[in-house]
Amino acid sequence: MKIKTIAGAGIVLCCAAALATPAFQIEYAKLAKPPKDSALAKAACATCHVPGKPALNAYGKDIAAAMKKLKTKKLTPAIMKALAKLDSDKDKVNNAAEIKAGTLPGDPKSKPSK
Ligand SMILES: [Ca+2]
Repeated sequence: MKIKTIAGAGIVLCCAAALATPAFQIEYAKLAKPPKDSALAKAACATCHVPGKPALNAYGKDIAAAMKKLKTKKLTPAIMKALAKLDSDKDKVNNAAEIKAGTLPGDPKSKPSK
C-alpha cells in the first residue's frame, strides 16, 4: 500500500515536470515575447509553477485547461489568445497586460506598477 502511494506520487511529479521542459519554456517565450530582462522573461518555471514545486500556479492551471479544451499538448497562439483576457492570479490585471509589462500572470504579488 505504502509503495503504491509513493509510486503514484512519483508519476505525478514526472508528469508535472515533463510539462516544464526547456522546449515548452522556449515556445512560451516565443509566443509571449516578454520584455527583455523583465520578471517574466527571467521567471522560467515560476511562470506557470509554484516556485520550486511541480504544482501549477493559477496561470499554469489556466494554460493546462486551455490546452485540454483545445485538445493539444503544445502551446499555440490560440491558447495564448484564449488566456489573454483572463486574470489568472486575480490581481485585477489581465494576462495580456501582465505579459506586455513583463510581470507574472500567475503571481498576484507581481503586477505592473501604476
Ligand atoms: Ca500578477
